[in-house]
Amino acid sequence: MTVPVPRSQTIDAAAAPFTFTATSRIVTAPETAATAEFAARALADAIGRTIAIVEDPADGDIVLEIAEGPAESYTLSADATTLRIVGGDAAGLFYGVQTLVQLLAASRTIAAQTIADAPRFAYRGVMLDVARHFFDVAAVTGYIDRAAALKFNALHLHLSDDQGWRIALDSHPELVEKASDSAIGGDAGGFFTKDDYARIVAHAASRHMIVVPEIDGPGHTHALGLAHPELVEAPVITPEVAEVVEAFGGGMPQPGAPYTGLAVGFSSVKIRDEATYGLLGDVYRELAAMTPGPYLHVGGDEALGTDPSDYAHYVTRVTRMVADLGKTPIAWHEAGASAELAPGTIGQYWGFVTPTDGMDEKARTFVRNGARLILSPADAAYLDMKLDADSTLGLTWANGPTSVQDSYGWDPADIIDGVGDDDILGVEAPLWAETLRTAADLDAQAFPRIAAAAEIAWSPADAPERTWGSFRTRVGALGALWRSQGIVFTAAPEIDWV
Ligand code: TNX
Repeated sequence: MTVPVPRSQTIDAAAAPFTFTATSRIVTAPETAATAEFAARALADAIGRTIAIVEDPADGDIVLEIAEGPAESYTLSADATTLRIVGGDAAGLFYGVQTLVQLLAASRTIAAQTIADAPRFAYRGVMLDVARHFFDVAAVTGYIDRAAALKFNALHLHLSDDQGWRIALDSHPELVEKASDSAIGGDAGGFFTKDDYARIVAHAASRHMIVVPEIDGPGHTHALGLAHPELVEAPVITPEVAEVVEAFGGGMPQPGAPYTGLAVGFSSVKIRDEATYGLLGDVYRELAAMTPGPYLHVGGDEALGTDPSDYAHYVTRVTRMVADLGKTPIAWHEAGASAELAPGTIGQYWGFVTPTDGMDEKARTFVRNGARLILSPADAAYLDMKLDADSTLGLTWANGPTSVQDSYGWDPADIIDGVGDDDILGVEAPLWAETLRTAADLDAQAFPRIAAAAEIAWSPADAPERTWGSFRTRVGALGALWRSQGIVFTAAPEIDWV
């Protein structure tokens, strides 16, 4: 049994199983060639031998086909002679192959069976914060591979924050020239060139994932101010900011100096200055042209020192700017309180599983305005929360530590009253990087809880195996596969790892 658990799986225990042998091959047709090559490589990694790709089937082969069906769906059927995967589209076939990789990693003998599978939600995201610490193209493409193996289809890149600006733009080269050198703790900064970004987008596409770039504002913009001091306000030192500086160090934010601490909510662009929107217009226009996916994320979180009417003005302007570029804006849920957002703006909810402080009401506003939500409840889906109290990685502010069981124990339709499956575009698991420095840190922090987010995003709520007891066993069975793929996961004691 696999993760995420499929919609339906019928095993015929009386019939002879399929056996993958030394002569088994992958059978392909022109329209499945790319997936066949991916399958050959993924299976070679998982089982330790290369597999031929051929066009004419023989007994013992794996047959890949596409026959038009629902988006991202597939069926996988096994009998004594053939293992056949039929994708409803190319993405569906790819997901069927990911299921097969898990099945074959567990055993070369696969019971006679039929799996019929399709996702619950259209948007299944992971987020990487490349602003607090920078992660290079290899780390990002590695994370794409890991996420795609769990049937995620969106990579949200948090490209700007107080600590750094991470994307080079032809229209404003000064942004990376003056604002990309820093990171939390005085660690090395960095940025993606446009070519780097194109490589990430292309790699994501080869794994049936879109890239969702985020330029955050009006807060989280201290780094922007290093390149454009004329466009930002002076830092606002609230008691919360002082408290975080006290607890984590890094010093108070200083105008014109890189910020290397963990505090949030002290920075803002000049909201009533037209020049701000001149710059942002250029930035979003260029990003839109570089991004084939339909979404641009405008941020909007934690503008703690910003007057509500200024905040509303800002998120209204930038969502409309993005919509005018032909993209669908996404904003963190705070923006829902502002009535004039571009129609269709998607809200991303980061409140708790049991909402506090009216965050559910702000999120509901998006739905009331006819748009949908992405759910990222921080006390369950934030992969940067500590997994256990002794970990040197991770934060605790969202009811942390967050156990694997906590990360699994929620349902998207039960979070916000009045918001059901039809109002939910999908689920996203963010990985903020205040405490994460290397690709190995990303693995240790994301695994195994990323698998819980994957199952919540993909599997139907009423699948018989959609239970903690079953998930625990199934995720434990992935340990060997993850190790073979070089994933150094945190072996949480809640799980019996194989
Ligand atoms: C909150 S919730 C943030 C980020 C931090 C994160 C750390 C939200 C949209 N923003 O600025 O990195 O907590 O967990």
